[in-house]
Amino acid sequence: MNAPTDMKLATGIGAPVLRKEDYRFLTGSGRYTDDVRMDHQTYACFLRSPHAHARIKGIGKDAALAAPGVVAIYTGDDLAADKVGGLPCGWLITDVHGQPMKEPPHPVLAQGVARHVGDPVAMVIAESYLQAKDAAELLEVDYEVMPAVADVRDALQSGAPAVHDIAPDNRCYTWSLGDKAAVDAAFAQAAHVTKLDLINNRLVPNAIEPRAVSASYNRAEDSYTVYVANQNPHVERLLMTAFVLSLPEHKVRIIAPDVGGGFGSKIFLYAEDAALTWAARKTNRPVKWTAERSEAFMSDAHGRDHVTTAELALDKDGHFLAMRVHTAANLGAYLSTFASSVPTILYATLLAGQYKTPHIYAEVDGVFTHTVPVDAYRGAGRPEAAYVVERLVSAAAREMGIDQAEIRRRNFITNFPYQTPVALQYDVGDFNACLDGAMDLADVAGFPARREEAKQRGKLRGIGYSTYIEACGLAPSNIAGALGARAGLYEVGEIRVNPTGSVTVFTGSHSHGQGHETTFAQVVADRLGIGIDQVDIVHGDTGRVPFGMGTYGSRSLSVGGSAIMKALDKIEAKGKKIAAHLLEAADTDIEFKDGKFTVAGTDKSVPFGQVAFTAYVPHNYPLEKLEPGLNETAFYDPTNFTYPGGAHICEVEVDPDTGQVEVVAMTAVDDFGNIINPMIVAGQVHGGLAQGIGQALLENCVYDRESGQLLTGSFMDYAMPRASDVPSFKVDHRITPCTHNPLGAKGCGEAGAIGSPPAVINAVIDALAPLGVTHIDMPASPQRVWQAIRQAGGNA
Ligand code: MCN
Repeated sequence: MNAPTDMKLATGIGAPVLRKEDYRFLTGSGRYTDDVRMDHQTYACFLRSPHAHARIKGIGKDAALAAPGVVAIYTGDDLAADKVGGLPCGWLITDVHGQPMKEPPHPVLAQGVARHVGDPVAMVIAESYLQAKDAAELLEVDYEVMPAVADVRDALQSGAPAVHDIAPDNRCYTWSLGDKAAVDAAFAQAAHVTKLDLINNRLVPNAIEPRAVSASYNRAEDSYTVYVANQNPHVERLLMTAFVLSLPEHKVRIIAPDVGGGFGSKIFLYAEDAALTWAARKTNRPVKWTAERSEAFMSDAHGRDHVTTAELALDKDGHFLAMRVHTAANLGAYLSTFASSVPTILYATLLAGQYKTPHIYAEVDGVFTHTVPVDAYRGAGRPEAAYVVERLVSAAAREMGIDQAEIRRRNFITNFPYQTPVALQYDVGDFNACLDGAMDLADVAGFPARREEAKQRGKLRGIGYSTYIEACGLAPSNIAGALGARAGLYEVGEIRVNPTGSVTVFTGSHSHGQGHETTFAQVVADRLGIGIDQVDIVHGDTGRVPFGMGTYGSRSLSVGGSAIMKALDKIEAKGKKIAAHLLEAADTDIEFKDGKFTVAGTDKSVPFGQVAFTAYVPHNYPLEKLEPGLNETAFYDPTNFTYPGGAHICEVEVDPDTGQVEVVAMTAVDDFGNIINPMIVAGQVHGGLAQGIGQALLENCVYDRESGQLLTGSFMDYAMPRASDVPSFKVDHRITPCTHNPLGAKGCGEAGAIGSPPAVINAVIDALAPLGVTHIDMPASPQRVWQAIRQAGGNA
């Protein structure tokens, strides 16, 4: 990285540059999938199962086919007749606990059986969306309703209805990590054991833009163009062409244009994407579908939904000896694309947290139920791990009478690199620095006075800590492979320097709210010594970008940005050769700094722009030694994850009469390594904290345990956090640069949602502890808090 200059302070690495992309968003010039209009476009509506589990004995199409505007109606049988394959599953783990994971088929449209409320049963295509919707209501589906199971605990009972014949006990896999015998031995020596039963509540992602697809077929070229609100278009294309539609990959162009948020829920190949692509050829008409919000509730992959028993063994001084965790993870009705990796390698590997726990053993049952498939949602496995660890640590401190900060400091990892007992090796960190910073910023010293003052007002005030760590930058191929994954997840960057010195960057990362068009431009501008207005970032189009693994797991800067840095290395190396020719020097004597190539130790130099021009307009150019052009591509596969971490401190006030919890202060001091744009990073943290508070206090996706009906199918009964539910956040950073990527950067996109839920719940318990409450499940709704107070026999 070059040292800052005045110019770079304005736009380079470390500058809080306003987002370049906001001009188009704020002026209504963004182009989302639903904005795509094609000649002769038709509209699709999906008829979805109203039952959680039902045999489909027949589908009468006649009345619907006769309805105005109807172009075609397709069912699972039609797709099967055309040899359309099932949606791919089990992308990451092939073999669990020595047994092959159960991978039941996931048809694009249900074939014979519907397995969750919302399972698509038929696709109606019409001239307008309302015509398609009206016709869908005329379809006569003969359902035989069968018993359903929605809760993992029920699904694991013997005699529970089986979701798939190939998994009669509903277990998709049992997976374990760690040394069980060593853990059992350590527990036998423990002076104290803390045990908690924890539920990590199921969440619905709810990006602002619902999922959308717009597919067209070009008969002359026998090719497809598919616009889709998606976070990783190349992987979508690979899965769709190779597994589902058996099409030549190069005949399908996937464009993920402006996307209004994803939070992990748009990284999968969904049934609707494949169905529309297939139907575009079948009807020879473009087909479009945009999910209604209530459809999104019952068809977007959900998040979390763990039932866990966790134990922590400690010595008499509060040092951690061992941790033992059993988790039943609800996978829903089908195995979604990344669902096997989320509750396993993205979860159990993080159970060491920030602590020197010598022995850890985790066992995970992945369980089918008659519910929407569960997959990645902001944090994906890591919020669940942080919740287990930080709830256990806080409960242990309370039980042993040790101060909440002190028990953490007593057990913090302080020497790096540090090999945890659950596979990961943390490269760097300074956990005490983040905790110190957070305690200062949160004014922990003033808390007793604030608690007393609240008491005078009849309120119970509590403070909660969470010192979390996560693994970002998915996924080093060597580590992913060692953990049983089918593939590592590198990234691609291409730098095209134009003849006049401006630069177009093609990245496999996808920005859907994270501001890559600004931060990636900052990285390139800083390195080449040019203004960020000279740099354009192109992403989200398989027709323009060479390849890409997409955006999730807070990987874009550390992996995608590093691929760009690697391509810039090549640009610089070639630029030196061209400069050496222009300056009549040896290329080994050329230095590049501040946008100039200079002969070392002299004042002889040429600016970057002149080198770019020479590359394309060669004059007296050594063509025999050097190709024209200045265009380089690089693939970057990280050698390790990055390990962002930090300390979150939450302060709440509880009204003991109503159970209402108010978050009165939320402080986050995080370590994201080197920061490219502090303003964007602060925005990422703010959004994550709001989602974490949402999970802790408000959001809960509820199914009826017997019928499998989705009880929270709209915003009327699923509570999203609003501005009035969150305080003004206090955010700061401590920096230990990542040791293994060229930017020294760690991910920041999920941290807020990972660290904050346990901080909020620990604060609620701290507030209620004087009344005898020791545990409460998320979301800590007024009803639950009120009941907990009554059950504990507490009276404020
Ligand atoms: N950044 C930085 N310095 C760092 C780290 C990051 O300046 N040390 C910048 C990056 O350059 C980028 C942004 O912060 O502009 C986020 O970077 P990163 O942490 O690499 O995360 P990704 O870009 O890979 O984004 C993914 C992450 C995830 S996994 C979810 S889920 C999530 C999130 O981003 N979904 C989001 N933030 C979101 N924000 C919006 N608005 N919408 C979503 O759907």
